[in-house]
Amino acid sequence: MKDSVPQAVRLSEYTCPPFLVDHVALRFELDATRTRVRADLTLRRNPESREDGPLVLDGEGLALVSLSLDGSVLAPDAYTVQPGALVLHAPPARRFTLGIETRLDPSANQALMGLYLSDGVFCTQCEAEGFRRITYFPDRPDVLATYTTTIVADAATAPVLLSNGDRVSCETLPDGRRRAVWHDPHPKPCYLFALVAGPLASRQKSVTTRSGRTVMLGAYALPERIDRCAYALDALERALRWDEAVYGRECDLDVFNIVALSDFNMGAMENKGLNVFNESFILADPETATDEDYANIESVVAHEYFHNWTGNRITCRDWFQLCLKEGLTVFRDQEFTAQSRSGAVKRIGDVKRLRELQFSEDASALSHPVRPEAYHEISNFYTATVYFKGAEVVRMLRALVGAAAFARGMDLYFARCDGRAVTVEDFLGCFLDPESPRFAQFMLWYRRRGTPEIEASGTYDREARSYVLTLRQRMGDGAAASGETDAMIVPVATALIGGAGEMAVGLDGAPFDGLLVLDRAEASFRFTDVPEAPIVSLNRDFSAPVKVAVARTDAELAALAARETDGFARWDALHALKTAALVAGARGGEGAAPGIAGTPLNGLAFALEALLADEAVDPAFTALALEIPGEAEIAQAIGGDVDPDRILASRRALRRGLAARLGAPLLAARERWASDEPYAPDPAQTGRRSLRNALLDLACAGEGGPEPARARELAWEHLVRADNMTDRAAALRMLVLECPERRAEALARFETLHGDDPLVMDKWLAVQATIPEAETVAWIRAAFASARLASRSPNRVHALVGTFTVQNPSQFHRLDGAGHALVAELVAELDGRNPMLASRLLAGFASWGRLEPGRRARARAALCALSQRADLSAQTAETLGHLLPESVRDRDP
Ligand code: B3K
Ligand code: ZN
Repeated sequence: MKDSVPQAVRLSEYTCPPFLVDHVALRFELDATRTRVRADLTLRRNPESREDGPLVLDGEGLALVSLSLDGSVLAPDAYTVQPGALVLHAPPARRFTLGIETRLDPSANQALMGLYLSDGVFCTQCEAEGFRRITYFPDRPDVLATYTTTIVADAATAPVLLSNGDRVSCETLPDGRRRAVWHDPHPKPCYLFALVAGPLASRQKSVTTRSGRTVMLGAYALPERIDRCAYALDALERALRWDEAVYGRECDLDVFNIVALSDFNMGAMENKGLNVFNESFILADPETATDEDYANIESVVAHEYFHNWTGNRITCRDWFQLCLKEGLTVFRDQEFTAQSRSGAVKRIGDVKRLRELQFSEDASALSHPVRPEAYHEISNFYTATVYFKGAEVVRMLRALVGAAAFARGMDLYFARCDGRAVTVEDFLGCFLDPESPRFAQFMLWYRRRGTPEIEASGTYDREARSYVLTLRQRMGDGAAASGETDAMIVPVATALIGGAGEMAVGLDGAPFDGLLVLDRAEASFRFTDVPEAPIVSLNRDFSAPVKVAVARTDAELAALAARETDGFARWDALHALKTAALVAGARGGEGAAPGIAGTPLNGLAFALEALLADEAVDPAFTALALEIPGEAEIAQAIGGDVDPDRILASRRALRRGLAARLGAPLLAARERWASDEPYAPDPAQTGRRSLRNALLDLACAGEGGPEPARARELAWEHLVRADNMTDRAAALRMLVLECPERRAEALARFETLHGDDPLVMDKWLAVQATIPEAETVAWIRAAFASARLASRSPNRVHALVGTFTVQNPSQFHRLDGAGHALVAELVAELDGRNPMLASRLLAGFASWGRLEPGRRARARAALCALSQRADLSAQTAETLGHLLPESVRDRDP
């Protein structure tokens, strides 16, 4: 690894900025290889800072052309250009203007940070520290300035010129070039700066805010893709309305634009008034996007829009506070979707994602608190923990203070912190007294890593008609390892379920509102008026991001699945039944082959059959109930010495067993839900389609008999005849994974239909990357070298390699180490161009320490080989350092 791994940045060492920037005037003369950037920064010393030294501006990979102070060119000895910085030795004590001219080569920018070209479109990405690749600047989120941006470009290659705020002018210059001037009156940190310029087409829509202002919403894309932007523009308007109605927050700009780009490292970016998206989160029409794509577009467009208040108007003091904007904004977009679609289905989806991504991250070498306390490269901390656990922490806060107080707290937050760069403590202080013990206790959710576990046991006293429930909390592994002992505060939504469903009970004689608050290591709660021995349902609606350990029989789980009224709890009972069966199947007896039969299978089949017969149940819910937990989740439940082959076999056995038991009812239910209505991505149709496809998918998993053969025929018909991508992509998946004899034919057919649409072909790449067969490694290597992957576009690479590491554990963790070696090799190749992409892929190794010894040794060998490279980026080196600390590098597995 490189010697120059940067120093760790620590939260405890925060100091306020020594200089403030009041205004930034930028002038870009765009050129693919020689872009000139002129920045005029109006600077002054920060009266709150005690520092009186030189002015240090961040800068990376910049060619400095000239530097002037208040209009006079500076003598070379007045400043120093050093790696990562420009130092002005003796800045004036008064306000002054620094004129900086830099030259950039956007065409050579493969890291996709700063100014780069995507499909001929000039674009920027500045969060977290990309602005320093455009000009020298105090690149930190607590320096807020107004911006005026002038863009000059060739009229043919970049007729459309966009930036933040309002457009002041736009004209053709005497030399034929185009020039536009934009002004953003809202002070913002530089990470929210954006510029987009290219041959773009647009769709516009004018909306009136509730106070009567007119806002012009615009969607931009290359002309051949603009017709696919209608849904995103519509989602933007709905998000705007929702923020007005639910949070009382209005759009504060006259123009609000969204742009679709092909090459983008993340999903999207909330630049002020100019949100930029990975095109996969904007482009949609029925032939190319699935229902899931539509839902993702809706939620990502809303997420970026909601950042305008939670992130932009109120921003982060430093990058340790990232969850302040991300966790809160995820919470807001989750609520938006829950209210626009089925709340229970949304909650189940969010919990699934949290458990799959965040719980596994927290149980791995990459575990960190929602608010980390040190980092080398902040880009490595845009994680499931910061985003999704961050959202759960806000949800718990609402549960603890109550919905009304939460709404008042949010109003106070907007009033108190607007226009400022603040901390998690500032946020929490709007809900809880900062001096109170509860405040400090709640802060543990931000400061402590690991997933806590709640252990529950109960006793029923028939005579006294009472039930005593004892809850105990255990630290997550990370916290336990660091010797922490303070108890956390955990809201545990609880119900007692009897033969007729939820019981109306009291808590210590008073009415029970459904929420238990566990704020010490152990507590007992006495329920009164309990007419019969109950089944206790805990953590309903997933009220806290914890694991619950409670002894339950299969019969009790089946009863919960049938009688619970909370959708999440109902689904979770079925999920627990499935997981127990899968874990038992994977463990098997000594030497036994993995398999599932007998009681667990019967119980599950019975519960699912009852669900299929109940037409009052939301079809989207039934579809989720039919899903079998993924291999990574089963691995998590097993904990250690994981053998992915046994997990795969166990999962297959359960699907096969269920298909054999339910084959005919599955196809019959599918018939019942059949419909020939024209495609629309609305929630009702989406739910029905997801059920039909889940039924067919499970039926395809059967072996022998008429139903599996019929199911596979139907899948083929779908692939060929479907009038929408949801059904076609589902059919492709079924045929590729469940029907090897038609796999090649199915893939060829799909390629014939969609071969010239890279975004659609990502689905084709992804499904092949999940084939759990030995040939997949060689196929990935060949696909990576093919023309389709030549541009190394993040979307292509994620579809191919990311999917492989996350969704194909049996091949990624192959016993001979070929999967590990392949990914390590591709990470090394990618790292030279795009460290962010490389580091993300490398994180796919996170759980290697929980593999069985043979595979663990192979994983370690691959990571060790990677660590021998002298040229790794700081970002990838940091991830590798977590995965493979020096201390374990030379130890036996
Ligand atoms: N804030 C951006 C993510 C930026 C990632 C930088 N490496 C998107 C979002 O969360 O809305
Ligand atoms: Zn965000």
